[in-house]
Amino acid sequence: MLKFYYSGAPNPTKVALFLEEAGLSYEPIPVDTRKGEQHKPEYLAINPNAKVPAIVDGDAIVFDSNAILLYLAEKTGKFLPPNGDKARGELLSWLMFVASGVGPYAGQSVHFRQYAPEKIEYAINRYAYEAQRHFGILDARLATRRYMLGDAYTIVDMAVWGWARLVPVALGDGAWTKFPHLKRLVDEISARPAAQRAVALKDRHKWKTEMDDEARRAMFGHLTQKVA
Ligand SMILES: N[C@@H](CCC(=O)N[C@@H](CS)C(=O)NCC(=O)O)C(=O)O
Repeated sequence: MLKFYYSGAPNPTKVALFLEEAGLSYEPIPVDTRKGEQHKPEYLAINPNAKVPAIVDGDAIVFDSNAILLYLAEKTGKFLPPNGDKARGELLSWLMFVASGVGPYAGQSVHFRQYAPEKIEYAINRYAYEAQRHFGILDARLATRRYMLGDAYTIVDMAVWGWARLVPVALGDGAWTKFPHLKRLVDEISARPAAQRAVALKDRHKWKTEMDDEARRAMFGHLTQKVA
């Protein structure tokens, strides 16, 4: 059975959404990143980047959430746009845009707002600005179409949902008023039974909740290593 290495964080949750939407059988394997389980040698053999999610499907190992979405969509033939170069071009562009822009900037915005030991105004503003700019691009796209690629619900919408659910965490309460079209998509997906199962998946396991020294050491390696 497909093994799904996960936590309740945004990137694993978008993969959980696909697994639930597609009705695939899978074994969820918790990786408690606050305990440092992502750094265990047996997990590094699956994902050398020491992050969740990852999957093991027979002899295939896939890590990075959008790579997993694409792998599973192509394998099952589900949640892909119609055939053709135009649709494939859009699929790849938006998947990479979410992977390289939306996720990293929203993640860093959360980091500097919530977790950085010092409140550095420059960093907070830079990442909030970029996160807001990226969410704004998604919002503009969704102003003229129901889903990211048009009429069909695809893995791009799942990828968007993963991080867009956290707009208020990345940008503060009240930020949703700036992205009404993105909010419509997030609300629509969140209301789907598969999304509710994906979000509830983390409740099957007990996770470390404290962001204490052990958690900070595991997740923020730069606190103990000066590079520059
Ligand atoms: N590009 C990766 C990023 C994965 C990622 O940053 N995962 C976070 C959770 S959303 C994580 O594992 N954090 C634990 C850590 O940084 O130690 C993906 O899309 O899967």
